[in-house]
Amino acid sequence: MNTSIQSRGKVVLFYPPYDGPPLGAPLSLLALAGTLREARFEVVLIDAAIQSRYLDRIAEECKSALCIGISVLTGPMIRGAIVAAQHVKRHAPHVTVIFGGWHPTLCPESTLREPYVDIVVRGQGEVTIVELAAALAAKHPLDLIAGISWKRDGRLIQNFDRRVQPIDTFAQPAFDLTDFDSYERVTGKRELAYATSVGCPYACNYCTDMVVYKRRFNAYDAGHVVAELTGLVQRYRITHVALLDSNFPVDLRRAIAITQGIVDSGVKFSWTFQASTDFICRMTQDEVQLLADSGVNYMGFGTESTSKTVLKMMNKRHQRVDEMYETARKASLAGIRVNFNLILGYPGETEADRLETFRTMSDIGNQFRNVRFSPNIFTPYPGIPIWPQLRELGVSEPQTLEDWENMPLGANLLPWLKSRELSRLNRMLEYFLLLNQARRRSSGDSFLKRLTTSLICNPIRWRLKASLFFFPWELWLSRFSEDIVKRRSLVTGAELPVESANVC
Ligand code: B12
Ligand code: SF4
Repeated sequence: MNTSIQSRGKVVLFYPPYDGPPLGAPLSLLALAGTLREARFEVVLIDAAIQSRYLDRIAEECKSALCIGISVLTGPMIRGAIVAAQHVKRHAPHVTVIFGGWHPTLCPESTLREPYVDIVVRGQGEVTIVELAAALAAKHPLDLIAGISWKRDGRLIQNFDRRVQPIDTFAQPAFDLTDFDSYERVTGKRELAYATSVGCPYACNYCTDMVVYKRRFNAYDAGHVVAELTGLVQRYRITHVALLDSNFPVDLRRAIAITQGIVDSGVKFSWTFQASTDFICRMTQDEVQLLADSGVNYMGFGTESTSKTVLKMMNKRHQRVDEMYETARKASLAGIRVNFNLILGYPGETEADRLETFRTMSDIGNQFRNVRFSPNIFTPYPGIPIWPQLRELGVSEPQTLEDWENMPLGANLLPWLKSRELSRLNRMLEYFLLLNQARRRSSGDSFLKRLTTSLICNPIRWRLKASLFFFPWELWLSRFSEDIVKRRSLVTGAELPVESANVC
């Protein structure tokens, strides 16, 4: 064998099971695999979404591995990460367990305190994982590796931060490691999760994007995106691309050049992205039509509220109500579906603010049939800038990794949403969703559904106007004819389990 291409060691990468419908291969781990392979490490990627006996596979692969890297988001995904890490400690104790991703980045100390976690990687992982794997392979000290937290003799050590690096300096994510057929079997779709950028210039108080990416939009140029994306679509017969960018059209010229490039390539696929409404409003109607012509069939917006006071408290002044209407209108003319995410129960929000949001959003839904809504009760995720205020308001912050896993993704954490107010809010919410769902009735629906619609729409409108929600007969009646869709993914618009909350 030619020693110049001999592997420097094996790195196992694991994506634990998560709530909700699977969304293609995890780009976080494909990105790490790209730079690791470039540095001549062998990579094995295990995604619980498609691998049924993943613990057995982890144990098997770890026998000959240097380390295992586990990607973790806050919430139920932590459970799978813990189980896998403990499994590795039992079956392959020589293997270093590395946790990375958003949760460990935001809570490095509480993550590292667990005996089954050896190292935490904070922030972007492409370069850090290579430096780590190289140090582990050569048994070198870890003191000079930026962006990690680790343990020496049981003591937690926090190395200095790694600066955010331009994404176009990294090797291409290892898309070829994706078993598209397996994902298709599980999801029924031939889908690619892809990012053209990271970071968002805004600083909403409930979002951690700025904590990690420091408000710097960091993107591939349009030519790179068009060539890579259309190439991948053709090579793997992809029919849908879900862009994972936090705010895709921040650089409008780039966004339009990408769109034009996709049209010019003649490669056909549908695609979706998340954005803030101000950027769509800055596009001309022709440009929004170009999005549709290139295959965009859905856009997700974190509109959150229509109360100016609440938007101000969220530090979200860029999200204007008139621009929500304008975005809905432009997308409607172009035939693009839109999802408006709403956050309810934000600290400082009054019932009047809530009602204003329900009424205005109902009006938008009434005028534009392409708009759907995904309302969530505010969830205090780790590291969000508003935490000092939350602590003052009596929200108790989970202290351990397991506490964060068990964090209810809902209202029970919020002292200002006590039981009566919470049930009133939930009832308003159901009315709001029912009204918007009922409006969408078409002649193809069952007689029972159409009958329910004709009976309930006006009374619900009256309730939202009068703010009276007692004796909810419309909700009881509707239960005979349908399930109300409560939550949708902001990334794809797909229905989500009821327990999930907030962004994304
Ligand atoms: C895609 C996505 C998902 C997908 C991921 C699955 C998939 N197959 O891709 C799914 C559907 C699982 C998901 C779910 C949720 N998500 Co989400 N999601 C995203 C999104 C849009 C993109 C993530 C991504 O892939 N980026 C591209 C890659 C390249 O970047 P990355 O993931 O950050 O990975 C880099 C680093 O983090 C690091 N890294 C990551 N993993 C690892 C592992 C190791 C070992 C190392 C060394 C480094 C490392 O290196 C990578 C390369 O630089 C982000 C927003 C965003 N724009 O980033 C939100 C985001 C990550 N999600 C978020 C939230 C809130 C959620 C939910 C809690 C929402 C909900 N209530 O349902 C759930 C949690 C699910 C659960 N616990 O069960 C928050 C983060 C919250 C948090 N504290 O974890 C984000 C940041 C959105 C936001 N702005 O608030 N999400
Ligand atoms: S919520 Fe959306 S607009 Fe606000 S900072 Fe996060 S990604 Fe940007």
